[in-house]
Amino acid sequence: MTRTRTFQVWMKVVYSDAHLRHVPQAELHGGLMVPPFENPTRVEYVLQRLRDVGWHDWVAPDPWSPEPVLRVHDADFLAFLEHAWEEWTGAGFAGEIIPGNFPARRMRQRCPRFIDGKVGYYALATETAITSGTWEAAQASCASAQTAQQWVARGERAAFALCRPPGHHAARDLYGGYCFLNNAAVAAQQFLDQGASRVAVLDIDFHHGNGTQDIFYERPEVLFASLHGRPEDSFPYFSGYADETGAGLGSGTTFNYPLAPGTAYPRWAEALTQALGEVQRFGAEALVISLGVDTFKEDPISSFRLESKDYLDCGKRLAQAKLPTVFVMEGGYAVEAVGVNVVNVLEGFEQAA
Ligand code: Q9C
Ligand code: ZN
Repeated sequence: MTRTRTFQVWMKVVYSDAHLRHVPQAELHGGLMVPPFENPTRVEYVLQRLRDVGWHDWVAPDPWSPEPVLRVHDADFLAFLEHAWEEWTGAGFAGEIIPGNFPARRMRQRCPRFIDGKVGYYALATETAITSGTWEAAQASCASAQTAQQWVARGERAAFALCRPPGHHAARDLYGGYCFLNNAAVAAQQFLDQGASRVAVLDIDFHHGNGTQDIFYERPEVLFASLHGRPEDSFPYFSGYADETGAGLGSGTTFNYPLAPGTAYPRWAEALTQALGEVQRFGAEALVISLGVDTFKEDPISSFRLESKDYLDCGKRLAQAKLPTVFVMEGGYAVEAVGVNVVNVLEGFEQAA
């Protein structure tokens, strides 16, 4: 459906088709190898919806710039991602890279030399296969977040990085949950590098943004707030409790809102209001939104009950923070609705901005 837009603001959208280099064939789910929930059609649906509402203004990212990435990820982790595929195939393994061995509790947290062990050292779960083009796709995804941040730094009110693969589960030295590089954290880091003294990352994906939390946990200049399925019930299971509030100099700058399965928009929006209140109190100069729409009622791997119209209201509320804003795409697996829901957030934002 094509609609006539009644407003003239055209948020920049940054997108790279290099995400097509990352097309894993299978994901371990419920004891079966199934087609991955995180697949390229997700992006196609967003692009199609942007076209349908007349939003033709998307730009390719500038080349990947590693310096800010090295401030949020460890160099050995980046080297692992870069070389994992050649090491895996060089070892004679025939399939995609899937970890099977983890440095669990009571074991040594020490990286082994052989790739089969290394993979488990750097992985947080098994669902995220690495393939021949994964590293190139992850770099391009990160580059989109970097470029969107640059647009906002140069004075745009907001920009949207249509990132794939997503990023918020990627910690300093961990990949998983479909994520490799923490695109949102890199965008936040760039604001700091350019002179901002306080930046907020608000994560509205269904899943806890454990990676972003980890990266900024002891950093007082970055507020991290997340609304998510509570860890008792929901991936990533081992982070996202309300009593995780930051540590050291970063004490009191992490805010978690774990919510029960079945949460619908009224309760969810209450938590959003609280989180936005913390962003205001913090005095953030810029806002990075980890934008997942797996909170949708039909999402196949999540348990909230948001409806498509709720994303319009959500976008409005985000605009009311009145901050320069970078939207970074995260999850959302009810693929045919992902486009409508994501673009509803952007439209709601623009209408209220
Ligand atoms: N096997 C994001 O939304 N659990 N990641 C998969 C199905 C992992 C979600 C359950 C979910 C990761 C960015
Ligand atoms: Zn998610």
